[in-house]
Amino acid sequence: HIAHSREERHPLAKAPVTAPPNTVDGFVKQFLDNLNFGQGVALSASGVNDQYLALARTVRDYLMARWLETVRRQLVSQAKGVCYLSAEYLLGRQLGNSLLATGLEDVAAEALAECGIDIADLRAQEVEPGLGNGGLGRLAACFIDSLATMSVPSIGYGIRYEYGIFRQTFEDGQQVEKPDRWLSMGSPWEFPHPEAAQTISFGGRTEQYDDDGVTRTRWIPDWDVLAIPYNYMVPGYLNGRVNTLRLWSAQATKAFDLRIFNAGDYAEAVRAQTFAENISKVLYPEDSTPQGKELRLQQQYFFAAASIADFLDVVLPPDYDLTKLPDRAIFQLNDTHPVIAVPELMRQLVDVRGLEWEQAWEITQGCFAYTCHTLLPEALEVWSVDLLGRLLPRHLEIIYRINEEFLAAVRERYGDDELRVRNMSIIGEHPERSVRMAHLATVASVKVNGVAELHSQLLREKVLHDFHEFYPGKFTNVTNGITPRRFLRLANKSLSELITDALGPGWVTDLDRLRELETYAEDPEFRERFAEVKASNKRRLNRVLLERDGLEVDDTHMLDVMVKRLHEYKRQMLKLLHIVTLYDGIVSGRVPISEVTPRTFIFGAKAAPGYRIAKDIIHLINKVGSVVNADPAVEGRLKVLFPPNYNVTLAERIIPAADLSEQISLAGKEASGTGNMKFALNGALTIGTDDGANVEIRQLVGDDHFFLFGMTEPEVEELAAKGYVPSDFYRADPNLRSAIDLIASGAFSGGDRSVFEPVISNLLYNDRFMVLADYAAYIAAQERVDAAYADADTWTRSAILNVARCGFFSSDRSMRDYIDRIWHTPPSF
Ligand code: NBX
Repeated sequence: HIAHSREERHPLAKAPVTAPPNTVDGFVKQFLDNLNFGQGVALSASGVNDQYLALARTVRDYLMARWLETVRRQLVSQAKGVCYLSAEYLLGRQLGNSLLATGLEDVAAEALAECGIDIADLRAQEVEPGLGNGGLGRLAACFIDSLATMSVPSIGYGIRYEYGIFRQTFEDGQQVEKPDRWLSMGSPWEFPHPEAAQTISFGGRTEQYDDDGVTRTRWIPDWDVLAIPYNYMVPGYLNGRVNTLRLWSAQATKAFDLRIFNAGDYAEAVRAQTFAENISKVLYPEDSTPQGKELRLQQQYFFAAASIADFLDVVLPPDYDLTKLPDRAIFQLNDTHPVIAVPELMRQLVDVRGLEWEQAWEITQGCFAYTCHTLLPEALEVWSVDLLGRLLPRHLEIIYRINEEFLAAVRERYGDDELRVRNMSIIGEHPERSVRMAHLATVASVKVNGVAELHSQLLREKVLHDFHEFYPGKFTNVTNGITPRRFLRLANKSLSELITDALGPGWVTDLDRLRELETYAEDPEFRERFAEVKASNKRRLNRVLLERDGLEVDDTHMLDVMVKRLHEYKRQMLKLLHIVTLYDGIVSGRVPISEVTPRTFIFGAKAAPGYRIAKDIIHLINKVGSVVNADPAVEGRLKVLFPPNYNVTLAERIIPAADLSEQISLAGKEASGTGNMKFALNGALTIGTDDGANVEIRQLVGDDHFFLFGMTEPEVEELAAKGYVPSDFYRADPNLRSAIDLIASGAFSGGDRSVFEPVISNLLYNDRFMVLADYAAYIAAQERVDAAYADADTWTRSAILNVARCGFFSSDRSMRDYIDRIWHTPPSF
């Protein structure tokens, strides 16, 4: 426990911690101190990395007093807070956000200039912590930003992966993964606390014992590891609050290696350390269809158990009355990845702290809430009973008992409807006996939420329908959001300045105020300035991509962008068929080149390393790009760019420059999407299906400012029920046939027809996500895009209205919804 008081003899030790002076001179002094005393180098001898680390530490120093104060006040108030449990946090670079949150951007730039340093060079030095795969991890990062900005007591808990999401490179157009060594140049944003480590156990067996006449169970584990907390500051925007993100790193315990050292095998002991430390070594890069890998379950239990123990032992005061826990904390489960925290809390309460089962279950059910992020059945996590029982025998027993009592309640309600019982059981029997983590989460939680209206509706009506019937009122929706600090104010400074010129300050934390821009959309001068912002963002992107990848962006082109993980359901293939159709039309002479709107297509996408078809599609995009970009027949009209290693940093450059946002998933498959919100908020128009949060974006911005196409979710279901035959669409549509034939002919693979054969057969004979069925509608919608883009001023008006009407998608609003409907954790100042 944190010492509440200490004898402080020196008067300085009694004074509150204060920030360095908020002046250029004050900043220079702190920076030089950090460079000299922290890095141990003189300015004259320092390199750019030294300077970056010293700058990071300087900004940190400005935040420190506020951080300590935030922690102190929470200790005193004991207000109810959120424990956000997430296996991923896709944070993006920290420096810019910290400068923004402290209001130090200008002071820092000036101070460094006085030292002869361009701050832009230091910003470029930072390697972003890529501790997430995509939307789910980035959502967690946006949420903790909003919680800090809204002064809500909260802790983020997660894993400090030594290697985050892989660095993507292309070799001959194919994805090759390289390790992401994000820690290798130093990590100035973290504070390790080895003294606050938790011991996390695994394996072994359970036994019953007599405790004063009461039979109890204890777990006799087989091995353990240390979980070392690393704290990160989560600064609120200009509000003097700094929350904490606590990421756990695995280390071998003494017991772990002692046992082996005593056996005299030094090499084996060192190997065993590596085994323990493997747990937080690497982020699994599969963002769906997770393989039931033992190490992944170890990761999940490792961070879930460490977080629960940390909260109970370190955050709560000693002798806290645990029956009150639901009034003090809510553990939000970011998908099923942390759900093992449920039986872990039960174990803590029953086995470790001696509560009765019923009482413990009552507490547990009051402390968890679950967010589901998918609709794909194969993405719902299950763990084989065999594996779970071997790794966590006591937890399996607890899960069985929870299930037994739950199924008894189901039977009581529905009689012996065994089909229903089997469907709802936490334990599935096929193809092997396994624990269905989504069911466990649903049974244990106060609330279950989907991440967009349509998604929540489909959860209630389909995926978790029986549960919705059994627990009316448990299900709710919270539509996702994005932080306007990073994705508007930081990423699009010129648009932010234009907005502030129009509306004055304050909109960054009150994004509904963007509505006031609606009248400005009617002002020709404002439209002109808005168009100039877009053009300047394209020029900036051109500079970035030229330096980063040697790619050129023509700022007179429409910028048509599809950036997101590569997945069949997201349908990058549909985008590609559009490009091939345009190319095919020109080179075959069917379409006069003068009729083709000049477009630059930008892709950004990582594929899970084991996802064969996704990697083939990346290869195909790159090959189509090589041919199209080199063909003088389409020069100046079509260009395809695919910068490798799309990440948060690149997103911040691409999104503000985009004209057209591609959100073209098969209806009913994209839970929400959050990239869609980022584009609209930055004044790109969306071409999209009626899926995920697209539905809400379109409702808000209006049909005239959104290009809707494709089947609706019920139409998708109908087609599937009647039997979808993709080749029928191929045969019926000459443009589609010609585009597919062109790919199949080897035109993009040097004449080799075998290279893309798997992609083509998959489309023609399987096409699970109905690309061919939506092709014609998509092409027609793209023609509407061309027509609209031809009138630049009207397009700009639509773009402004997109910005004006997307304030709803601030993650501050998402947090308000969670607070009102699920958490009941008011702000605390
Ligand atoms: O979560 C995404 C959904 O696909 C998006 O529609 C949604 O907007 C976003 C935020 O709610 N899901 C996602 O990113 N999943 C993962 O990254 C993931 C990672 C590991 C894993 C399963 C899924 N085992």
